[in-house]
Amino acid sequence: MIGDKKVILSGIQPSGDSITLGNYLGALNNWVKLQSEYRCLYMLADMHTLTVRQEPSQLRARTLSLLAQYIAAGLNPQENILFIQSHVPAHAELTWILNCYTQMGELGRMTQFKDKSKRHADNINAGLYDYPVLMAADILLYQADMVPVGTDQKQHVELARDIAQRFNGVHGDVFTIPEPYIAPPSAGSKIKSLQDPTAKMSKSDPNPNGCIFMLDPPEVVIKKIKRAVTDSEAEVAYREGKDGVNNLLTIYAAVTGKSVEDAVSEFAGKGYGDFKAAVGEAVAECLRPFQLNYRTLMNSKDYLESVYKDGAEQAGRIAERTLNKVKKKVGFVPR
Ligand code: ATP
Ligand code: LTN
Repeated sequence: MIGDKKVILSGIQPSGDSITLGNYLGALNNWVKLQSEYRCLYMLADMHTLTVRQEPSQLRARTLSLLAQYIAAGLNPQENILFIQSHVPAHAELTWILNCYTQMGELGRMTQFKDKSKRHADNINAGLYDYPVLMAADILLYQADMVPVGTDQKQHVELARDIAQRFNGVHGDVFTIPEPYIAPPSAGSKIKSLQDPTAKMSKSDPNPNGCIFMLDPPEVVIKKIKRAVTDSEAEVAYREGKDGVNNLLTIYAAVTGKSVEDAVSEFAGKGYGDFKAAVGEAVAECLRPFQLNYRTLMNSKDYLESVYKDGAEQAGRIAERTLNKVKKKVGFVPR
């Protein structure tokens, strides 16, 4: 708790030129809904991106751009603490300590590690393996009660719980045990690639047609959806085996706020051409205000700088408190 509010922490990696519709529906859009009820810290997870090779000047630009995207999506910097992970050194320090409370076997079981080490077989670095411990440190430093993420990150939040419980078991109640908070699938907690609707839509997908970027111009959005992989049945229905159509229906429902059932009845008797055109229009409509806000913010670099400086100060104070407690518990001599 901070004051009388429960604490929320989450983050997105600045690993792409823009966030995807999956990041927006699965994460950011839900954060916006939580911001007044909870004490929220939303981080730009730049340290996590180094697990995959990054171009330094691009990483710097993408981190600033992601901050503008957070605010453009509706996160109010007055109400939330928005900060850059690498600005708070406590994240790296706590990671080291928590490493010593995490088993190799636990990390080896992480689905994301297995996926990413297949995709980046030439660079299976220790950071990629240790990624979930840094994420546990992110969460535990702020004594977060809830961690809103898409379904793919649930396993990491569960590992953070296990690490916290183990540490508390040895040293007494130091960490709050966090809960993953996953929006219902109809809200978009698991948006699939448009080109391979069995895989998740991902920023770093080498095929840009699989992915809607939140900064894609409307005509690009409409074209990508038109080309989305569906099936040969020509029936707009939500059922097993129709991964492509199910994904488009989920997207349509999430961006319009309708239920999937209502969306299905709306397209009853219509062909895939009409269906895809309507989904494309609805998505482009959802992106319009986001893109407008984004452009304005990117013209106010001083404002963005003031937001992340203020965020680092506030986040740093909270993180230091936890880190000092942890250092005392493990037996480090106070400076
Ligand atoms: P990368 O491709 O670099 O691994 P990513 O697109 O998977 O990136 P992250 O930065 O790892 O995105 O994730 C940010 C947040 O967005 C997380 O909460 C994650 O669960 C959520 N998210 C990512 N992809 C999707 C998706 N396809 N559907 C729903 N939520 C998603
Ligand atoms: N691993 C997350 C990003 C992330 C995060 C966090 C999410 C880094 N640290 C802490 C929630 C809490 C991802 O989405 N790939």
